[in-house]
Amino acid sequence: MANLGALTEAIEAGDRASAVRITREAVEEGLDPRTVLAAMTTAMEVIGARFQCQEIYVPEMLISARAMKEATAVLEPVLVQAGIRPEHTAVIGTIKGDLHDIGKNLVGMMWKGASIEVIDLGTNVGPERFVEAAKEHGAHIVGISALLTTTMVGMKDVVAAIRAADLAGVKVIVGGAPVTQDYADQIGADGYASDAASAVEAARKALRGA
Ligand code: B1M
Repeated sequence: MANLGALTEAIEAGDRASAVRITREAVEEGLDPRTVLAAMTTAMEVIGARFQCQEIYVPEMLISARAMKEATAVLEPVLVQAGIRPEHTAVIGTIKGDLHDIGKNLVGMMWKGASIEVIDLGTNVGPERFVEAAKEHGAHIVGISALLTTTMVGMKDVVAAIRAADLAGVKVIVGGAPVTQDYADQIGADGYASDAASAVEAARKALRGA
């Protein structure tokens, strides 16, 4: 019988081969895909907490997120077949003029690990594209990343464009090295996170306030 505790441990350890193997076993045995997914998200919660208290760093978090991604790919067809879809959808991108995407990718991975469907718009994304994508995908969250002091100012335009569009209830979460809670408040964002692990909590908190 598939050992879901071992699945959690494999993702925590970033052991992709074991994570995929145990997920396959679980699928073949017909286990409830929600239970299997819960074992995976537990691992990402542990990883997020370890990252926050600096027990692990970006490389370890990336390795776990990749193991999670590969194991989720095995589970995805079963989830779709069972009509189980993530409850929330996020579009995420790096702000216009900015090509840094490592942090943004990490946030996207952590959101996926928290059962949020993530539409990644890539880098150099302007306000119109954020608005179009949020409408097209029925997003609940718009995530904006900025790594440059010269580009973070563009986040304000995205928030304004989201508010001006008919997108009531969409929550904007911002982050990136030069971004602060003060700045997020100043531009009217709904949430701020200093790292990928706390971006999960920021999204949950903003959605709770929806
Ligand atoms: Co650039 N770069 N870079 N760079 N680069 C920085 C950011 C810089 C601080 C380096 C320095 O001078 N010390 C500096 C910015 C200075 C400033 O504005 N304050 C800088 C510069 C100046 C530049 C160029 C202008 C250099 C030049 O060409 N003269 C140029 C700009 C290009 C452009 O974007 N238009 C440039 C280019 C590049 C590379 C292409 C070479 C490369 C990017 C590759 C890539 O991303 N695919 C690069 C890199 C790698 C860096 C550094 C070294 C590392 C960034 C990184 O990936 N960190 C960076 C210096 C540094 O940070 N030490 C630097 C790891 C990543 C996991 O952390 O992105 O902070 P971070 O993400 C964190 C949090 O910020 C947060 O969670 C993440 C995970 O914990 N977070 C969010 C991020 N997004 C979030 C969104 C959220 C929530 C949290 O909600 C949606």
